Amino acid sequence: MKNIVILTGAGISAESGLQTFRAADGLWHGHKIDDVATPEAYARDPNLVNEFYNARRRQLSEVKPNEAHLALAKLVKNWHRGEVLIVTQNVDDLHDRAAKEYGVPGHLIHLHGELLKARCTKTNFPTEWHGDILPDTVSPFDKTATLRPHIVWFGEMPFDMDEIYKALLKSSLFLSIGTSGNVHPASSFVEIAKRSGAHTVEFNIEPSVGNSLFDETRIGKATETVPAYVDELLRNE
Ligand code: BV8
Repeated sequence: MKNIVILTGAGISAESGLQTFRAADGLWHGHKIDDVATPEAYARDPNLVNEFYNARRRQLSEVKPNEAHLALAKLVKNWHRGEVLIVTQNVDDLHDRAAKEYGVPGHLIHLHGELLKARCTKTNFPTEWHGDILPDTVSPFDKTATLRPHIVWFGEMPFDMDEIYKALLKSSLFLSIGTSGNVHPASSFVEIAKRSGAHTVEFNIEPSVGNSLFDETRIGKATETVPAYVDELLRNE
């Protein structure tokens, strides 16, 4: 059995036209992270935080999956020597759409939530949500409650951690694509995979903070390095 776990970050969506987080200016769509991606920011200024996510949700209709997203979906479809799990830090739906194109739903965890979902502030139930969220948008689960973005902010618990740890502990191959390795607990996944005996490979346009932890590095744009690597894997399957 050769199980594969793949961690992706904003870099895999960069060539689709979605901005990464830590561009040189350290700003994120013109905002400081503490002003738009923490529960305190949301309590302080729900309009600003909702608009930050509304703008990014609207942008999804203008972009599409790139060759890197599609290559991973092709791997999920054609890899028969074990399981493939994609764990993405991204909240866009580009992996989801690539999986749909290849007819392979599932095999994907959104560790930090999803732009196209909203969550009831009382019941915590999530629901598909493609429109804007306003501070007074009424929850479909409880008329006395409102909705918030279904996003994991800094200081909040990421989703599906047990499932992710289980997959890492039985992985033989760990790929990390387009992430700067700044954010915890995602940045620690490579160490867990290594401890389980997995071969670890980083794909980036430059070495990330945690690059020394990887057995192998493929420098280049994800739309070039990822399809090439997937073809290598499937040729030798
Ligand atoms: C938690 C919201 C407890 C969604 C995000 C001190 C030390 C260690 C940790 C902490 C600390 N103080 C606080 C913490 C914890 C904190 C944290 O890590 N802070 C950091 C900043 C120090 N983490 C948390 O609060 C997390 N929760 O820890 O709970 C816990 C602990 C253990 C186990 C369980 C629970 C919650 C973190 C989630 C925060 N939410 N986003 C949204 O609005 O989008 S994080 C945000 O950053 C995004 O999700 C993003 O995905 C993520 C990581 O960024 P990257 O994806 O790596 O993007 P970045 O721009 O940084 O890098 C892009 C990379 O792509 C670059 O390397 C670039 O070179 C490359 N690239 C660019 N173009 C290409 C490319 N590569 C290939 N091809 C290209 N074309």
